Amino acid sequence: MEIRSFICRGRKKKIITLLFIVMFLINAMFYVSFELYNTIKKRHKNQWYKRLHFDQDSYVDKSGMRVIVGHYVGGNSGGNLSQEIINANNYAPVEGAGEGGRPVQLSPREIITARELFALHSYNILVGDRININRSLPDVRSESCKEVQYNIDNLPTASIIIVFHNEAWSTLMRTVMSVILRSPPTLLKQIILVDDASERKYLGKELDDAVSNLGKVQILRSLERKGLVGARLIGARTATGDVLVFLDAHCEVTYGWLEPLLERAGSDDVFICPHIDLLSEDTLAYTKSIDAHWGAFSWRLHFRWLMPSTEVMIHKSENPSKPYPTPAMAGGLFAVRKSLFWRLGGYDEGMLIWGAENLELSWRAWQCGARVEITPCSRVGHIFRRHSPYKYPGGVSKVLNANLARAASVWMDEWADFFFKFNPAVAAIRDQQEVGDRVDLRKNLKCKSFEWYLTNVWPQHFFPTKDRWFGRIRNDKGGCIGVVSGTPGLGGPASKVRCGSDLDLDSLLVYTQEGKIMADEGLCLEQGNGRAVWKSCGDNRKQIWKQEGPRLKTIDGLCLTLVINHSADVTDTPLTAKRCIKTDEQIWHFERVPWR
Ligand code: UD2
Ligand code: MN
Repeated sequence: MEIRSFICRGRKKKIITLLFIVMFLINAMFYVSFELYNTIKKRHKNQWYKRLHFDQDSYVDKSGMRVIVGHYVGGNSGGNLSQEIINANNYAPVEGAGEGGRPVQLSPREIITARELFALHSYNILVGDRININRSLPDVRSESCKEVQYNIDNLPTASIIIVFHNEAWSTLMRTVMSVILRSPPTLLKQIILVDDASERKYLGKELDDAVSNLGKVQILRSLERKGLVGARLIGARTATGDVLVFLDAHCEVTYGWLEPLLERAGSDDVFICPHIDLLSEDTLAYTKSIDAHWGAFSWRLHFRWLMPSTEVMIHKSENPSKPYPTPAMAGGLFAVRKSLFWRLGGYDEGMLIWGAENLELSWRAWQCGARVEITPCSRVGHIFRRHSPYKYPGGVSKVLNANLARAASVWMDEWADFFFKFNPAVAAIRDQQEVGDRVDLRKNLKCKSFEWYLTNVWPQHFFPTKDRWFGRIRNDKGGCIGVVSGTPGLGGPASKVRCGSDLDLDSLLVYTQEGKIMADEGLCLEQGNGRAVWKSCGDNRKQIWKQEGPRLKTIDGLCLTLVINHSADVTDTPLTAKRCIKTDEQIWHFERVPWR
């Protein structure tokens, strides 16, 4: 009976349902159109470079923060390309290409050619040759930086020093032209190009001719390969300006870049760096890099951009146009009063080709009474490359290790032993380094200790110290706390790792009195939602693990636990914080490893 009456009433119901559906569809259509309109409007409002996909993986690792201006796999300088191609200058600007710092796109066919040529410079030279050497760039400075007024008459003058080895013609010329176009003429004393024994034909007379009409540009040529330190010293000895400004040969400076550098460099106690933005190696697009810009280094002495300390972040937000201190500089782009540069010993001339001179200079500056700072108001683009395109006489690691050995021996005191212990290849050549002159320099300048540097310049560092425990933390069930190598690290979930030997940094940790468990690269073990994670060390109370007997307890009294899954296809063994119970998975053995 009831079923029957339901069917009879069915028609009316069907109409109502249909009406509902129609209403819903009309609403949905309105909603979608409105969202679409909003998105388009927003896109037009934002400047193009803010909309760009943040193509930074060569610069910031997948997890977000650190840049690898780092350790290269040596290049093959053009691989199998013919001499004709290697020595050709194919600069042929296309109107509008790359203007405003926009990316240049290629057709699929051109991309194939570009790939073949990539090994020449480790960036896209086909794109580079299409962009005018006078191209325009966006003004990416913050509003507060734009407001700063400089009294140009009172600023010191600058000698710009650009060293190069086999750079592309268009890239080098664009570096030079960007400086000429965007520096107040009265402040620009000269541009000194130092050719570090380049072999490319177009860098000979063709380059001489190109700069001969530019006035303030001169070229010094070294017939033998000096490396970047030797070449920069040649430039510095010739400079007549008050301030030396060093740039790599693949940079583009933006409007207003020089004044903030000169204003700060005038004070004679500082190495002042610009904020380095990104020129894409593929499209040469100019992209703003992250604001959090703080240079330091890993246990293996690889330069890293790290998250600035809370103090620096507060200082930055309260003084958005003021320079701020950094433990280390990337190395390529900085300004310094000439007198200070020489007073502090120029560069270590024993350093070959490439690498480590940036850390040596940073330590020397800080330890010997000067400072290293970054000004957010000077913006310079630089092409960061994944591979070095040059030849390294003797091999890349030999060169780099020798430079690292020198820097560590002279400046790191007992932390040099830490570095050498875990880097046997560097330790093996330690005694071959003649650093007597540099040690004398340190004595004569009455420089402070590395301990002073760590405590005062970089108190947030993650190196072992006298009052920090260092070693392996092994679970009773086997396996150690550590960062699984080859994983993103920062932000990544924490798992058990294989307990290595006493020389295996992957399973070695610093444990602080406060209760922080620190791994290399500035990672701290943090209680996550569920699983423990590796996060950038900071003030977070979730990074505190108090030792209570053989247990590690969070602030909330949970116990660090190894989660053992017995099914055969699970290879990962997560770490997590759980209610404390009687189980071996919560028992940790601290195995101290001596480091000095
Ligand atoms: C970074 C620095 C770089 C230097 C290096 C460590 C930035 C943006 N760059 O690596 O300046 O401090 O770390 O050493 O901070 N060059 C020569 N002769 C050589 C080798 C290189 O003249 O034998 C020139 C080269 O042409 C370039 C400059 O030195 O202009 C720096 O070399 P890079 O661009 O390969 O270094 P980068 O940026 O990877
Ligand atoms: Mn460079």
